[in-house]
Amino acid sequence: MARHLVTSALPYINGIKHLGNMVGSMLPADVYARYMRQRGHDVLYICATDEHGTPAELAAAEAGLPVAEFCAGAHETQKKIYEGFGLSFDHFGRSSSPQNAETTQHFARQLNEHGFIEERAIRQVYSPVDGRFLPDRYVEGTCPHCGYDRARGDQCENCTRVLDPTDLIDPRSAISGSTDLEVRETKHLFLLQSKLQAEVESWIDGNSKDWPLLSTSIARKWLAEGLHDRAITRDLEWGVPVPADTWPELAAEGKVFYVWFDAPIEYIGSTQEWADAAAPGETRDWKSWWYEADDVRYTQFMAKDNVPFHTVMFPATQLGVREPWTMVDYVKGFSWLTYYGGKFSTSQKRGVFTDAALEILPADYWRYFLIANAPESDDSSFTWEHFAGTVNKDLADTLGNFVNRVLTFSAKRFGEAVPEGGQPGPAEEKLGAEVTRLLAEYEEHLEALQYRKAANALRALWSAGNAYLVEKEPWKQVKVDQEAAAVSLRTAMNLIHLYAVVSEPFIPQTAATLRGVFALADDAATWVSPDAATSLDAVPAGTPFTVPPVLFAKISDDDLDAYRERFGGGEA
Ligand code: B3M
Ligand code: ZN
Repeated sequence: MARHLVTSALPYINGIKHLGNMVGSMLPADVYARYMRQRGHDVLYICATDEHGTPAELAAAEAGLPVAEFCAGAHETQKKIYEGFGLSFDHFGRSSSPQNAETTQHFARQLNEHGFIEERAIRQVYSPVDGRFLPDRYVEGTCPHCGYDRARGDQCENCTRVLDPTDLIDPRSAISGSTDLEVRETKHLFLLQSKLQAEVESWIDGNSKDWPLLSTSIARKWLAEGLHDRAITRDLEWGVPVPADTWPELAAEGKVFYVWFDAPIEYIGSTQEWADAAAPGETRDWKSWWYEADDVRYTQFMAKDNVPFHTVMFPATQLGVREPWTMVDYVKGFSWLTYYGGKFSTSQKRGVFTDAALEILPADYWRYFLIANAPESDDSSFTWEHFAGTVNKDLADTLGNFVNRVLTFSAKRFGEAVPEGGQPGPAEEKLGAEVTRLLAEYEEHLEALQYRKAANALRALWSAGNAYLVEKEPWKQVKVDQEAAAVSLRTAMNLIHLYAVVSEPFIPQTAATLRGVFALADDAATWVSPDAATSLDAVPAGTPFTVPPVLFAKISDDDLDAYRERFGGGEA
């Protein structure tokens, strides 16, 4: 049986991420990792903060802290938020770790050995006003391809084309705004990606057949434009140093690797960190996941702007290393989640950031909404109205109300144990068949990483319970036929237990609460297979239960007003 390696694109260190970042990488990866674990697979889910590069240096300067100290604090801050969201990382590492430095240097040496790295003197943008060389993304100007006037020197945000700072029209320093820029000569390492074009192409041909169109179309577009040799070093303080044994001169000048060179290697680095953090007596073999790991299926999650780096550039690096490192098997890319059709913006304080989200509502509200509306094939828009509507209808009414109604009523009429007596009949048979069908659909969509479809199936499972209650009306049955009412309530309670098990990937905290409802002697079920759902009898009569507090509070019009006021509403 395959082992499953799962990674989310590494959140950059310089600030708190917004809901769009959450739904574009970490959250769907978590849902998948949880689901696969529940199905009994061996899963390793790895993430980390991406800590190198100029934005980290600038954020540290702004905070008045040494960059290492700034990153340590910012890492902890992000880590706590992700715990709050229930993200079940096996390890959440740091790209500034010694493990990553070592592996990054190893990759560079190997690439060099095999003729894929060359030292070249380049002319680089120097800003006398700022007193430094300007890294690519700190030169801004007009995109030569689409005319966007705030394109960065590394990539145009508007048309996603990769740029060189010298391509920009009317360049200026993004730090000071100075247009007094000079070009000075300095030496850097170049990765000869052009030599790897054919290999990457045939790797894509052989491996991307079942990828989502979003991922393959970006990869193909990039390849069609041709792979260019890229500088993989920078003149920065903070980064993985160029190894002195191989490039003494550049090392002496203090050059470090470009953040996009070491960031994907941190998927490996973070796995090494995970292994190094093993408890005494526990074996964690990082290499078995990454090196000659034929039984590992590797799935990556990321937003579309990160797709080129994962489908083309990192694979080129891995192929050039000439060692059998695990390469990605499936790339799940996402479009953008917008905020009322516009961009989430840190600087303009527009939209919902992950820390603020958890301040106002528990994680499961966000997890469910975001996954049910994941921007899978197109952008999708966050609005408070849509969010409140979804929470109130799906979570509060369909799931929450069902659970509370059934348990409260049964406790009142039959006491706090699953009611005994009666025999299931045609209604239960019909329900069992329906649940079996929906569960099979749910599984199929989760296996295929189709999140919106999976959410639809899950919602339909919850609705099936409501439809059954409406049909049986146990509150009327109880007046004429106690046994018939007992059958209805017992069946409904079995549904609650089934919901507890299968809703866990989406809403783990609520699922745990629901699991705790029944005092089952031996509740080892990690999943319910569609066939096992036909009879709906996993929770036997007589099982004691407790009525949990209301699972989901409705969002009121007053709440809505307050949220729109605090976060900015649709007026933008
Ligand atoms: N840190 C995401 C970004 O900042 C970037 C992902 C790295 S994944 C190896 O756009
Ligand atoms: Zn452009």
